[in-house]
Amino acid sequence: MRLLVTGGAGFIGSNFVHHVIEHTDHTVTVLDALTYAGNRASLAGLPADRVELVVGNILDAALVDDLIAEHDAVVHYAAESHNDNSLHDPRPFLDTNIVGTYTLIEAARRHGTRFHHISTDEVYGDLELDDPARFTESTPYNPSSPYSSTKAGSDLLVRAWVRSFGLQATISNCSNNYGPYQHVEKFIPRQITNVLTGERPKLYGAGLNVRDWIHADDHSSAVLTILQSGVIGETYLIGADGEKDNKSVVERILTLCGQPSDAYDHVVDRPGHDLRYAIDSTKLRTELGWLPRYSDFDGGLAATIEWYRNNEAWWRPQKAATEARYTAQGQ
Ligand code: NAD
Ligand code: TDX
Repeated sequence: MRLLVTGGAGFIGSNFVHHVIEHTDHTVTVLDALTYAGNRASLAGLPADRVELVVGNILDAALVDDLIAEHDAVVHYAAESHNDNSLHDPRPFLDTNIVGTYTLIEAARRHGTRFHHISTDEVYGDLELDDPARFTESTPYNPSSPYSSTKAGSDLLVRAWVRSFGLQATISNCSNNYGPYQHVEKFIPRQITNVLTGERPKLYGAGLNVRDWIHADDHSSAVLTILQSGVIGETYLIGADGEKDNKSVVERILTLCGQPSDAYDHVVDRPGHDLRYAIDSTKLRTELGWLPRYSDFDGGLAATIEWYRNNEAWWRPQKAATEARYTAQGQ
């Protein structure tokens, strides 16, 4: 297959491209605007005869139409992805996440092209810390932030295009990813690179919020599975049973880096901070036979720390500006 991967120079998109090159014979065209979150270096070392980067915007309808005409399937990762940014400047989230998705699905329906939409568990809102429930495909949408509401909007557009126009689409909603190539604004890489630069990790509020962690490579194998055998019109939740509170994750990072586990600061909390996310991925496991490979969070975290230690040239250019932005926000 010829795959068009939007946002393929970002964190999860680039992990997907590496995964596809390693595990299939597909060729990949990455369409990426190289915003602050995109990085050409995340695609370095991939074979030039199988991976091409087109620097362009998913809002460019003519470019999107030309590219979709030449491909067998679209995997749509491109998004504004950071909750904290969405609280300070929501507009790019509306443009890219909603109008950008609209631009892509219009072209995909014109050409009858298979479309897979990447989304997040945050569309379901949050769960209480002591609630035994987890999100399933039938949990009602209840997003909290500008980011998650624009992702919810994009999911609903895809669902409507399937029903009204016969768009050949599937949707997946995944939990929090970790692994190589993640921007230093995000929780785990921020804390790892703080420790590596002699700064203390920063925990929002009391740090009791729970996230359900999955390695980005497991997210990629799930998306490939859905692309190959998912049922058109269906939504699949992707998760690896990785619930951890933020405080434990920071303590684990410090310990793995050989520092005292309490060498972190509490900083001002995120407004509207979702308490807990938790995914029930039974449908994907039973209907499509997918299983995560990284069941050991500690091992995955140690490998991720090692990756940041060995790839300072990749993250260093972003670090000072990212921390300056957080400092201005009191975080
Ligand atoms: P990211 O911010 O690391 O990467 C986003 C990529 O999209 C960047 O390369 C950026 O340059 C590109 N991009 C942004 N706007 C664009 C535009 N208008 N046109 C073309 N390219 C554009 O994000 P990520 O964490 O890799 O997330 C990727 C997708 O996965 C998003 O759709 C996100 O909602 C979803 N998701 C993320 C997580 C997570 O834990 N990070 C979890 C579940 C779902
Ligand atoms: O410095 C920090 N300190 C801290 O305590 C940062 C950056 C975050 N946090 C907390 C906030 C969250 O409870 O850590 C948790 C994770 O924060 P983020 O990395 O910003 O992720 P989150 O808001 O959970 O959203 C992520 O997962 C779902 C991705 O950024 C989204 O794109 C995805 O949809």
